[in-house]
Parts: sequence; C-alpha cells; structure tokens
Amino acid sequence: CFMPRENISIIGFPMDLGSGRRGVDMGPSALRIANLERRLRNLGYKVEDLGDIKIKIMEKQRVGDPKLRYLNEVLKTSLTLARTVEKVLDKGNFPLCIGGDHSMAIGTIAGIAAHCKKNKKSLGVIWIDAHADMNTHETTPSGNIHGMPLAASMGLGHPSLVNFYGIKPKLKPEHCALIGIRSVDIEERKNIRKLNPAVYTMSDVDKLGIHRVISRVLKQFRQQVDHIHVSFDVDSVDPSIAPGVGTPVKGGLNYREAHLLMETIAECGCMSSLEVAEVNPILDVHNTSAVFAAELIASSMGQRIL
Ligand code: EXY
Ligand code: MN
Ligand code: MN
Ligand code: MN
Repeated sequence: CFMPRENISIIGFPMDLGSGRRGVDMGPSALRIANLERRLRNLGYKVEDLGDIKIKIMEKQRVGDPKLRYLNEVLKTSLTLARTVEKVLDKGNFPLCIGGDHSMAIGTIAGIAAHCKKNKKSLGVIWIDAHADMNTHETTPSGNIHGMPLAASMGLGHPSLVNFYGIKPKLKPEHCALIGIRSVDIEERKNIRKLNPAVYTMSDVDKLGIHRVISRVLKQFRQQVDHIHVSFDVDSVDPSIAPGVGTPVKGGLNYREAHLLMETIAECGCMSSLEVAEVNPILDVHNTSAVFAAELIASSMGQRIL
C-alpha cells in the first residue's frame, strides 16, 4: 500500500497521435505550468520530474492503417513509457504519468503489470473517463488508438496492442472498474459485455452518489488486489468546468464530485500509481482545465480542506 511519504516520479508523455484532435501533446506542459510539482511538494512529498518521453511530431509520421492510426509510433513510445514506469516502481517510487492522449495507458499499464508480475502482485485499475476506451481495430468508428487502451489491456484487440510488453492480459476484467462513463459506441458495447468489467455510468453516479460508487470499488479492490492504478481521463469532468480536453462530453462530474472522488481515493491510502490524460490546452481557457487537473491530482495524493 502507498504511504504518503513515498517519493513521486513524474513522467511526461506528450502524445497526441492516439487522438483525433491535436493539442493533447501539450498536456504535460500545461500541468507543469499549473504548478503540479509544487502542489505535491507542499503535501510533503519528495518529487522528481523525469521530463518528457520523446515522441515524434505528427507531421513526421505516417498514419498507416486507418483503423489503427499511427500504430508504429504509439507502440515505440509506449515501450519507453512502460520501461520507465516499471523502473520507477521497481525502485519503490510512485509513478505519476501525465499525458498526452489516453493511448498512454497502454504503456503505463504494461509497465505496472510487469512490475506486479515480478513481485507476484495482482493489479486493479480504476478507469475514470467519459468514454469506455474499449474499442478494437474492428469496432472503432475513428481509428484513434486512445479509444482502445482498456480493451487491449484486458486482452481484446489487435495482437500488437494485446501482446505488447509480453504480458497478456495485463488486467483481469474483474479487477477493473470504470467510473463516469457516458459515451459508448454501439459496437464498443459488445466488447464491454464480452469482458464484463464493473461499469459505473454517470447515470449510476447520479443515482448512487460518487462517494458510494468509489467506496464500493475501493472496498472490493482493497480485498482483491495488491496494486491499485488510477487512470484519470480529465474528460470525465463536465466540460463546463474542464473545457480543455481532447473529447468533451456533456453531463460529467461536477467540481465537488470530482474532488470528492479523488479525496476518497486518498483517504483509502491504497493508490499505487496514477496517470492523468487528455488535457488539451488548445481548447482550454487560460489553463483552467490543467489547473483543475493539478488540483485533482493533489486531492488524490492527500490535499485536504482542513
Ligand atoms: N469511442 C470513441 C472512439 O473510439 O473514437 C471516442 C474515444 C475517445 C477516447 C477518449 C480518451 O477517452
Ligand atoms: Mn480515455
Ligand atoms: Mn475520455
Ligand atoms: Mn450530477
């Protein structure tokens, strides 16, 4: 379990090749400008920023297969991300991966899964997102890989994604929970039914309340897994308060719901890694979405009101 005095390693992944919209490659800069590091130091952590992983710009890339756009560069850079995350965990630090489009989860989860496998730990993932990110090259309406990482991690999708980093599957569906979901493609639904992870839609959040939802997930995961990874897509938050995201969808988490979700994760004290994806400064208003994301990261790491 993660204890507050552990050291945090920030890893930037300035990727936008997995997204249909430009701009999320600037997410890591926006989060750093939002004083992410200082916020964490203020909570008492030692923080090292490992900088950004090198990713070739879109202009220097070939799209390739229209159902798996920019696959080659996504795989190549995800390999570096996976190795970096694995190394950070192996030395006992807490990896905080900042993106970048959500295809980054392919690399993050691979690195975590490798660390867990070596240490005979079981992995659980809490996926907070407006989208399920459970398409495959066969069901995708867009060809954008950021719509596929969760299915791929659970063993469904193109072999190059599923077998990535030599671990397949990286995550069991019974150790996966999605929260905040409100935009799922028709064909993608079949993938969700096939794998059957726990899904808490925004409708469930409205009915149950975010505290009950996250408490239920944490209670279950605390008993069943040794490593809890939180994959936070900023588009889970309502676009009225976080407009600067790659793929905004109405009806998301409100300001307090988002903070309470992260505060409850912090209270549990059992998060072992975190990634934050899809901040898009091009669509943002004076960096407010990045500042909000940085506040939410702080909440998940123990920032309290009192
Ligand atoms: N489901 C749509 C697709 O696959 O193209 C949209 C995916 C957006 C994914 C964003 C990052 O969460
Ligand atoms: Mn996502
Ligand atoms: Mn999303
Ligand atoms: Mn609501």
